[in-house]
Amino acid sequence: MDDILIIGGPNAGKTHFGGQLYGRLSSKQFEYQISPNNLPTDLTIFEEVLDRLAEGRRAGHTETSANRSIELKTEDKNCNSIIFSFPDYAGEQVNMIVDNRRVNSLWKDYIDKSSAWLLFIRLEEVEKTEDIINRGIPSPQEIQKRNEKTPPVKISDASYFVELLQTLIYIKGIDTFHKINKPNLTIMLSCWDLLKLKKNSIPAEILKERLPLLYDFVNNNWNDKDLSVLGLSSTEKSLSDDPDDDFIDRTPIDFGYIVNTKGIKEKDLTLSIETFIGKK
Ligand SMILES: Nc1nc2c(ncn2[C@@H]2O[C@H](COP(=O)(O)OP(=O)(O)OP(=O)(O)O)[C@@H](O)[C@H]2O)c(=O)[nH]1
Ligand SMILES: [Mg+2]
Repeated sequence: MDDILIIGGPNAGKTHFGGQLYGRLSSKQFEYQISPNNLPTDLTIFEEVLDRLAEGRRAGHTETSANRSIELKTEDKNCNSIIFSFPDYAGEQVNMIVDNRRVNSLWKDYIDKSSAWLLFIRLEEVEKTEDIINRGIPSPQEIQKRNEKTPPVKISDASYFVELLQTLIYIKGIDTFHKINKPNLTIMLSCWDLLKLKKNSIPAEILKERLPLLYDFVNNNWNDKDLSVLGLSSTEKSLSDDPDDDFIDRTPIDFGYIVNTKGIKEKDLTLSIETFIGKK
């Protein structure tokens, strides 16, 4: 069984992805589908999202204490099966790992069991903190302005992701002397629609441009074939608590896409499964 660990801070788009992926898997219209004889018994984790989306509204933030895991048995058109499980939890749990540099027993268990990591990064929320890599020479006015108040001490978003991966690698006891092949790592650049990029932009190039430190870190530590960067838009547009008519008319399944490693949009979110379990 492939155990997929979705890793992402608050608001990264984990739950909407889970819901939209499940909606596609159960519709039987895409490459992979839920094995008809093996329906999971407790679907609440995705049903809430799908119900909200069917009403054209966004789903809520996952409660801090929630830790729900679901196992999905899926098969492709040739009946090859892939079983995978993934947890849905509140993103603050991931912030706590980085802030405290420790993991609780539940997370230790998630990390130990995982065979693939799916790291969610919402680039449009990544702050461009100045660091040694991108710092230019500020103007005298700018220097004066900066000296007026003490800047908050905070690690940059790029370091946040590097710290996070380093902690996970350490907890899993991975040897980093050689390049990593297990767990396979997929970086999902979520809410791709909000980035307003040119058509056919390549996700790996966007990551390199926006988070060069992280880009170098993952490329130096993972085998090429076990590392991918994808774009993801689960809903194609921002929903609110008011119903969106377009979403109701066209149904949630008609919205959302992944951007594959070549920069091509695919409506079939289920194809991302092949990437994140490392079959592609
Ligand atoms: N525009 C746009 N908005 C999205 C997309 N995916 C999610 N959102 C919005 O982003 C917000 C966060 O999405 P969630 O899926 O709840 O994020 P999460 O990672 O589960 O967050 P926590 O439960 O807080 O950890 C919600 O308001 C969604 O409506 C997308 O593809 N495009
Ligand atoms: Mg959530």
